[in-house]
Amino acid sequence: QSSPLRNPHVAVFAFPYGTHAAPLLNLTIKLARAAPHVSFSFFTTDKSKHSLFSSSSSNHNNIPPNILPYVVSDGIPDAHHFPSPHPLERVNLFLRAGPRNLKEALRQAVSRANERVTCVISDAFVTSALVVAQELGVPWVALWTSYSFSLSAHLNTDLIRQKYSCANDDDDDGGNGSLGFVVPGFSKMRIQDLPDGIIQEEGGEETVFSRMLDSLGRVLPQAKAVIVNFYEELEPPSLIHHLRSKIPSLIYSGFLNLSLPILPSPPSSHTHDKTGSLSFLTKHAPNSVAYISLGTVVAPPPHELAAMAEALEQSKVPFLWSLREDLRAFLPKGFIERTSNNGKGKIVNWAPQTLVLGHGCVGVFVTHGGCNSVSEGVSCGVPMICRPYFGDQFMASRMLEAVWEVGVKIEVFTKEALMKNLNVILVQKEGKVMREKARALKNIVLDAAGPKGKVEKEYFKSLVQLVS
Ligand code: U2F
Repeated sequence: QSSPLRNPHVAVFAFPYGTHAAPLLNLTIKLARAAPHVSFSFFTTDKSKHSLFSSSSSNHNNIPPNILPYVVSDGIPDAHHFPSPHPLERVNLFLRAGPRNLKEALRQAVSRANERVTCVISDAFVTSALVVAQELGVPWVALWTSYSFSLSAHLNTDLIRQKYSCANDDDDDGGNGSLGFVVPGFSKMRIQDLPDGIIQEEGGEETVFSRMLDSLGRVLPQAKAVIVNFYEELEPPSLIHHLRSKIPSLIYSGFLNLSLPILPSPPSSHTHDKTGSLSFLTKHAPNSVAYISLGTVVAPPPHELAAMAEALEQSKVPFLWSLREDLRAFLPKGFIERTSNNGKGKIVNWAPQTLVLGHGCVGVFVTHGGCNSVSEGVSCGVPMICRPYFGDQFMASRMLEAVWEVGVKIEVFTKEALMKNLNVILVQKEGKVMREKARALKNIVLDAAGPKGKVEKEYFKSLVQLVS
């Protein structure tokens, strides 16, 4: 750190799991374009760097020259002596490697760029970045990639635990009732909607990841700013007000995974459509197809996969399903061939999801409630069926069902539950109302993303100032 201060230099630390790193890179790209005199060093693991920066990535031609990628260790001690860890164990090992790991990677970047670091931005889950920023004496800015509801749940963990432990068993508010009496803005949220770990299960295992989540209420208020990957215009005012009382500077970035509006791809040029997803959709009626994707992490149990397939086949609803190869063995025998031969179904490894959702033929999105998928569904005005599995996905399903009323939640995929809800959304009057509300919500998002929205008018400018 002895080199003289020249231009501002921002160190950006990603959380390289799930779909966390992509929105952070998109934010970095936007900032780097708006502040070309600032250099950005983007740190992520080797694997994540490859998927974000390689020539096959969608960002490849999009990255300005003032962003340089660097590799940070994934914390796995010795690949030769260590069997390939379980996904959650990977997260624990990465987090356990802590500030020392980040500082080691930073040393290389500083010597290469010959610029001392003037600001640290990181995913909010990489709390070690605060230690690095404090040691450097520079501001730390944290990106919360998920919903403000889940941010508020983590900021209020101690309070929720305290109230919950005091709640009487036959007191409604301690069981199925609203959490509005505990956290402002939570009138539609209930105990069962909270991310895992907020209410501690007896005998539940403590991990590095769970300790990091527990620390957020103490750590995030120390950030110079917390950026939320969301639009303020979509929030209940009491929630915003409460968040502002906890976080000194709360900045909404809008949906970082998207350029809005999503332009429909012209039917003749399906350059993004290597799998034929869009050409499949064009063969069907408007608002008739079910698009199914459970994101990049969730692997539903075999009985749920079989039930989903049975529901699709029996209901005769046309479907496009993004499903990993290794999970297809659990589908009923002959299902893929039958539904492909009769033109009702198509299964792909990876769909151009935003274009699919923006295609007028998709009538319902069956999702796990990952925050990027939900923001994409909302931005395209598509009603959703949500089957949450972990983390922020429970709050997502509640937002869709009870706050915005543009979707329904399924507890577990059974043939009956999926058939019933496909029918509700695609056929029943209730579904028409949801579609109208989904379109109204899309319009709110489009306005919020436009020149009159708060992101453009206010937040982005203050962020550029902060990093400059
Ligand atoms: C974890 O979420 P996931 O990565 O499982 O799911 P999403 O946040 O919904 O992101 C999936 C992204 O992958 C894209 C899709 C989304 O941008 O458009 N995609 C695609 O382009 N084509 C496909 O065929 C399938 C997906 C976690 F599980 C969630 O709970 C968190 O909310 C999330 C972010 O923190 O990370």
